[in-house]
Amino acid sequence: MSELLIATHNEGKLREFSAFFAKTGYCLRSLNDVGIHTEVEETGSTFEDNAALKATTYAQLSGMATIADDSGLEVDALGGKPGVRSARFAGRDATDSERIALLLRKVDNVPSFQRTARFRCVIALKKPGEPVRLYSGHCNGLIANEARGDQGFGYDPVFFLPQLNKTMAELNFEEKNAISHRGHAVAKVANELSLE
Ligand code: ITT
Repeated sequence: MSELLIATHNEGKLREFSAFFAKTGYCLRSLNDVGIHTEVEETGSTFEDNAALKATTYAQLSGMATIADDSGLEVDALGGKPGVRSARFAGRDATDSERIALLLRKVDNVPSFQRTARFRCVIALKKPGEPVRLYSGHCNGLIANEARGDQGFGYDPVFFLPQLNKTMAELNFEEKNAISHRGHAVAKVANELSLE
């Protein structure tokens, strides 16, 4: 069975990826499984550049077919921020709660109808000897006034989905994967891999 390295240090992402790739017939490995503890500095200015950088670096280190994503939240009232800096928005060692608190402060006086936002995800697939392939997905929503729900990870508790009247953190695992930015992108990769 071919192996596929899921190259992320984010446990939430790892869980979501694994659910999709389980069906492709690949034997999934995490960075921990293969003993890689290197952090790749995300020096790119786009999700595409950073995803490709991570997939290429970890594929080189492991010698395995590798996927990595770069993802984040774009808030229109903040000119698209935090964007590629979503993980580092409140400083390198901040917690999810601290990032959420900072975000809520920054949009404090923005009215509900102007709190439009989207999650974006770009996944890079790098197979040995082949060029990097990119797949993207997004999910539209609004920044809520307060955090709600305890599922998912990251900014999910303040990402409100008007059509469901719930935040992303109030969706169960399957519900989130069915509509999320990562779900949309990963379905494209998983589909392509299962045809190869
Ligand atoms: P890796 O680089 O090791 O994959 P990371 O957490 O540093 O992990 P990113 O650089 O792609 O990953 O940062 C993405 C950040 O965007 C992530 O830490 C969350 O804060 C946020 N984010 C991404 N996808 C999300 C999701 O599905 N739900 C909530 N927040 C999300």
